[in-house]
Amino acid sequence: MKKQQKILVLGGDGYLGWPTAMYFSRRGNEVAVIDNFNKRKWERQIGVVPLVPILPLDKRVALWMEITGSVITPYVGDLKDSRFVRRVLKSFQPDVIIHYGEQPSAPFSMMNTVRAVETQVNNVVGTLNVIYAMHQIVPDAHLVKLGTMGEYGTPNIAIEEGWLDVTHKGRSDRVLYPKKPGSFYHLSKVHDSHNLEFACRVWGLRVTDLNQGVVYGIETEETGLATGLQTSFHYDAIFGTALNRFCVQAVTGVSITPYGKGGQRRGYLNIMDTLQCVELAALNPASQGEFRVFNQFTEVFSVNELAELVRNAAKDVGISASIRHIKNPRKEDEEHYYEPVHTALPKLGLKPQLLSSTLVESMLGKIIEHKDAIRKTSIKPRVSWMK
Ligand code: USQ
Repeated sequence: MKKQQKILVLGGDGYLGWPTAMYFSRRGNEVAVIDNFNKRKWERQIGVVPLVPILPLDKRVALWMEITGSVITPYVGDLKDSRFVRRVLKSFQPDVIIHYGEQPSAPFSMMNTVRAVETQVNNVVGTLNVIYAMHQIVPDAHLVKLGTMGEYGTPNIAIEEGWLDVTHKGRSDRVLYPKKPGSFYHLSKVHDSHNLEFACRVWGLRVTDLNQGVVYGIETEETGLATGLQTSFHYDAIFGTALNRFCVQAVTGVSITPYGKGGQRRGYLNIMDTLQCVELAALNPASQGEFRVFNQFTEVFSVNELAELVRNAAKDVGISASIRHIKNPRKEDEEHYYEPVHTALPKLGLKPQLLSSTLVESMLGKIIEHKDAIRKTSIKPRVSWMK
């Protein structure tokens, strides 16, 4: 029997936040969400839209109530406002806080000074307010914080889960794994990790930092319960991620775009596995004072392997997709060693849904349903790391 908990989801209107809120609510937990709709504002500002129009949060919450009889309580406000954060924690008294409430895009953070500053202020200040408020109001609560595998970059040694045992000049210590991130966005997560580790060490907070890989997928069990419960799926060059973009490219007849040589290797996971991982973290909390790091992905692929997989799956559903390598807008290694450890979540019981052509075919099928809504003009990359 699983324990029922009070779960507060930060960023509960987003691609992962909304499915997470529904997932925990459906399993009998008491769920509240915080969002300030910044993501929707940024979408309008840069002129991109998710594949499927997303209902406003109050309407989604009302629809959820109608369908399941369960309440998801929305709190609208900004994590940068420390009084707001304290007010919510006092009123809701969460056992677990799941924190997705950050600017999630690397290209967005590399657009210009304003976006770089906005990304780091939003992410770092928001998280600082959360940990201060936890320390003051709910010191026993467990923070499950979404970090990123991109914090590590692509070092020429194996990537451990957050910590590294080092022997130097005959002495040994355990240190945070050295970070070599690839954008101001990824850097914001590195800064968060340091602040979180400090808060655990000094205040005795309990934190799990989930260094998540690239998430793909469009549907979860809960988003499929009704039209109107879908999540915000992006394919544009700012908020869209590799596999999601490749599937949309195949459907629209635009070439699939590996950047540069395409040998960039990353950890990937299905959106449904994100939910499972977050649940496993919530059910098995970090100890008081523990800063625990899990590498959250299920498989490693190169961009070229993903492109091939999508092209082959598209062929099976009668679409002839092409692959065209384009100049890499990012500054990143295009051929490199990549050996990240990811054993903590499987040890807790993670049963992954691995990427298969059937899975890609079902994503393609969903995208085909909304083919007419795709804005081809937003697919081409427009942010360069070097300019
Ligand atoms: N890439 C291409 N072609 C494309 C899009 C991307 O070759 O059309 C390449 C990128 O150059 C990169 C890799 O695919 O080497 C992954 O890029 P991405 O855009 O899918 O993911 P990224 O920018 O790294 O960020 C995404 C999420 C972020 C999350 C991160 C996990 O936006 O929130 O933290 O994945 S990770 O990549 O492990 O850091």
